[in-house]
Amino acid sequence: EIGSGLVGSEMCIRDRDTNMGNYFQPEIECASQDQIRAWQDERLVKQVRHVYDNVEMYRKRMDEKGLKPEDIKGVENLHKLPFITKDDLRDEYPYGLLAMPLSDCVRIQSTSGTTGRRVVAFYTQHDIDLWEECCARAIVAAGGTKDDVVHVSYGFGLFTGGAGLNGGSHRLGSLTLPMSSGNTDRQIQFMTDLGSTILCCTPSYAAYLAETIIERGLRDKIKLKAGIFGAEAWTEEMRHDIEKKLGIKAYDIYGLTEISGPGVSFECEEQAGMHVNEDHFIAEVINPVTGEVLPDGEKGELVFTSITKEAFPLLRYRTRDIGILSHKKCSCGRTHVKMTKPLGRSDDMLIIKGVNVFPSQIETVLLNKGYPANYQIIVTRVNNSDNLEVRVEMTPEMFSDSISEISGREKQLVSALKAMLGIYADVKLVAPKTIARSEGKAVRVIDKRNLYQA
Ligand code: DLL
Repeated sequence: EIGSGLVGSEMCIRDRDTNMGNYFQPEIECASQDQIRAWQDERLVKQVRHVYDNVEMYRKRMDEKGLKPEDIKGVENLHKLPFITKDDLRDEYPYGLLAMPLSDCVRIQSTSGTTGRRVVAFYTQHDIDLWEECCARAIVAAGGTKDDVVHVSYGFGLFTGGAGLNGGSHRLGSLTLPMSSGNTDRQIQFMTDLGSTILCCTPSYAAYLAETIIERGLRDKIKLKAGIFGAEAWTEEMRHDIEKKLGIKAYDIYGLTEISGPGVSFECEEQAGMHVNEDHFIAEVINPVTGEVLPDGEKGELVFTSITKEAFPLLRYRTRDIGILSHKKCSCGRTHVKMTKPLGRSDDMLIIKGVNVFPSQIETVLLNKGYPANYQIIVTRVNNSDNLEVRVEMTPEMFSDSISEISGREKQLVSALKAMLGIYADVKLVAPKTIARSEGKAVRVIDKRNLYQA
């Protein structure tokens, strides 16, 4: 059987009982780098065999390169394997990359977006167990124990945020509040009535909750001590603001649906970079243009290989997130490699209100509705809440319509965009030829949030 599975959780229970430090699985989280490498070597070899035997796309790609599973003897041969991209996921949607019989899968999770852009990931029970372990490690690194009340305000459902942190908290044995997102009144009421101590949600929702708690004069009534915030980019300023307002320590957590969900990496008490759970995921940084693997300290695109996933294992998956890896010793005692928080994207994906949005989705809606491809997408953050505005030029014929016809058209576009993206966009129809033309690449997206300044 692939992966560390139950062995790890048994160790953690023993460890928690003797109060031996801030780790969920100390033998794994603080293993020597040689030991980590040995696990990775062994698991990679098994994983390559597993996908070669069970996934046609991998078999074809490897055959094309004249590569056989036995050519991959360990991490030193990883670079020989081809990359996997989001386009491959689209081409193989929905079942093409499944490496286990569907009858062995117990769950799917998915990203937002329409078919083609949507990622559907499958999990066996074993996959879920390991994913929850990763999330439990993150909660413990934020100071969590089984005596905590973990308030999970990430969305539940297809999104991985709610399920991941909820599972991690259960695994740790903490009292878990599966709040899901929204309904701020109820969130704050539970937080005060039940004494929530650890808040898990997106940083923008944390900032909004913080503001509301202060406005209502409830700061003294909350018992929060830490927050685990991720799924979107956030700045150090935002961290300090949330920490100050709520009187907590705010920790970053990173992950993506393709590679399991939250808990691919997480921050420790140093609050400077996130430890990748290297016993489950091999991290690489590559030059996004040439594909060349870059050394520690160099900025490039993050690539992950899941070495313990059974149902939906991705080898060398290009995340499009830009980051830097570092093997420098961390004062927390963990030995797993650290990544910076994402410093940008190598594609044009935007994350708005926690939802992944591609400009091409917006363009598709506009063109389908008969608008010219002269538009601008403006993203702002007001009071820590994202705002999406789409400015679209009318054709000269539309422009001669009455004001009420134009406002009817705007409403139609709002609902078509909502159906495509799942979020509200403020649509403004503007006169023909009023959106600036560019001599080079059109500037379609103006993101005023300045999120990637780390
Ligand atoms: O956002 C998983 C997640 C849930 C992570 C809860 C953390 C907490 P997706 O919806 O598939 O999965 O979006 C993945 O979100 O490629 C990054 O671009 C971005 N992202 C995730 N975590 C962070 C973070 C979840 N801490 C995409 N900082 C990723 C910046 C993040 N961006």
